[in-house]
Amino acid sequence: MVEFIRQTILPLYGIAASDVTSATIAPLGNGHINQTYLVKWPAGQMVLQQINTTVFTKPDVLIDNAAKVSHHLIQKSTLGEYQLDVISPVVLKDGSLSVNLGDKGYWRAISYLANSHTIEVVTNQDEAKMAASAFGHFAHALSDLDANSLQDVIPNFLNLPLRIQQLKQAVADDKSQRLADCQQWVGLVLSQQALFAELAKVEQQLPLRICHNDTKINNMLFDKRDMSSMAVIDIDTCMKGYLMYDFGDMVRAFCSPEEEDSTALDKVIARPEIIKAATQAYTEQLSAILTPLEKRSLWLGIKVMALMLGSRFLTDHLNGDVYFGIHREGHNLERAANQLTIYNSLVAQEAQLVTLFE
Ligand code: GN1
Ligand code: MG
Repeated sequence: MVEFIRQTILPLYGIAASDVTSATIAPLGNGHINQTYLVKWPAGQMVLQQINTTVFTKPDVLIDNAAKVSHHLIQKSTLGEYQLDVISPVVLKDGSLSVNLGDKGYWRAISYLANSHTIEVVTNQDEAKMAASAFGHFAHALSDLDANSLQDVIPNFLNLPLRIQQLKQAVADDKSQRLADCQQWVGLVLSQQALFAELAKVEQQLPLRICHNDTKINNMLFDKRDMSSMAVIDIDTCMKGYLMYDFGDMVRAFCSPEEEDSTALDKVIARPEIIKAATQAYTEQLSAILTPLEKRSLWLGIKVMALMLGSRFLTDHLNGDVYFGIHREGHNLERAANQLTIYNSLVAQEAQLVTLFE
């Protein structure tokens, strides 16, 4: 792949032939969907991605949405209303923002920020505060962008009833004959009727906003020099949604002391002090726009996002690992067990945690 990128893709970005030869091309990050590379050459650097067109069936929509979001954030920056760095598209030699090479892939590049660094686990309350505040700032900066100005890049992306339906279908098909290994987790997901009913009721009373939709900790860039928040990355799933989903995805990712695929389930817990720190920082950034119901819905959002991601990993395990990239046999089941353990830990602490949202 590296040689293909060097010979075919880099020249499309107008990189001089001598620089193409000496460019370094290395895999970057831990994304489960797209292939991401850091490309460095004497005169510059960029993040190059091959978009997974099985997942993003309309990649032009992704490019268009991401361009609108970065344009909006840059405008805010210019006005002094956005303090984080903005990841922008890198333009090809012909002026376009992406190139579709058919069976050789759909490619795009975005800016790379020097001195940036990502983490996989939140270590302490200060880190949680800083990153939650940055995600809140990002959401606030997008709150005056019309929710309908972005197209749904993946329709029904965070639609829990649909995700549950997909799990039921995967259970019925049991394509990879793996159901026996994971009955316990399937049973847990499908038994959450009260949560499904509460969500159906609350959702229809919430304002639609532009959301990031993938606010896990490794989508926050930190500045290596002082570990302050630098930029929100991976804006490819930005589209309309509910803030409780962004907040929920963030907290389900921040709250565990273990990585998303850790199998040390005895150590996988929802740390209350991290949830508290993240909640305070996020809601402070959004205090001017959050409706009272929206604030109360944030607790529901955490449970929904942990359960939904657990269910999505479980579905993919049953379907034979066709959606999320895996590094080993059973990886999606490990991820599912991890997220559903977080869900159980959240539910076990509900009486205490829910008071943060009153
Ligand atoms: C996927 O590609 P990545 O790792 O940024 C997924 C998210 C999940 C996340 C879990 C398009 O994001 O929804 O929350 O994995 N993205 C898509 O790590 O499905
Ligand atoms: Mg992503």
